[in-house]
Amino acid sequence: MKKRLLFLGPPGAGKGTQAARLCEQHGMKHLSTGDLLRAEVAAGTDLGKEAKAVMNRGELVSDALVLAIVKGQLGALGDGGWLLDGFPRNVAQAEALEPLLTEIGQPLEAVVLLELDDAVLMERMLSRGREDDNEDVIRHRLEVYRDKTAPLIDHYRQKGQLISVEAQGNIEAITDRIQQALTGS
Ligand code: B4P
Repeated sequence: MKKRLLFLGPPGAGKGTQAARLCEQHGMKHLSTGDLLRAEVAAGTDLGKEAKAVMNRGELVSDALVLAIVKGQLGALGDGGWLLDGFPRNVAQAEALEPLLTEIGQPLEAVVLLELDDAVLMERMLSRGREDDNEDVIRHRLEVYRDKTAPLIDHYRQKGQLISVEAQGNIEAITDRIQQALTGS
């Protein structure tokens, strides 16, 4: 199975949910920029203070800030495989990531795109009830996704690395779909 991965998809598609399951089952390192940013917010660091307001508006945190966090984590990726969840979120982040992976000698093997209708995304996020999960903010996050993150779909498709997976249905069935897509069976 391919084990150096990136998860792409709209907010609420289940990137975090599926990433945690896949990493647990296959001993891969899970690196979620959303979780790392929320940890900074919870710890009340300067970085967290800067990120909090941006996240609660449904905007993307600045590339400089996210890259600083990611760079600090790359050294600890190990060689058992890894999954970058929610990063990169735009083309600039993707372009910054590539040389960093080359530098550590661990190129990306596949990009998993989780696809889901907006109505289901909205429903999932409203029931999740995180601080940044109210209807207006979610709508804005979906706009930001279309504008900034969705161009990555073509970016990775052109590189031949994109694998699309239908993210509708129960959690276990979606994990099975992802695993099949990554093993090519
Ligand atoms: P993230 O933490 O990445 O979260 P997300 O995109 O909102 O959700 P995800 O797709 O992981 O869905 P989840 O599994 O939780 O981003 C949050 C914010 O952080 C961003 O808006 C941005 O401000 C900032 N950020 C993060 N990375 C950044 C970057 N690289 N650059 C700049 N800013 C960045 O699933 C959603 C809900 O659905 C959960 O409640 C889950 O239990 C449920 N669910 C999942 N699968 C389901 C299923 N199959 N059926 C029913 N429910 C399901």
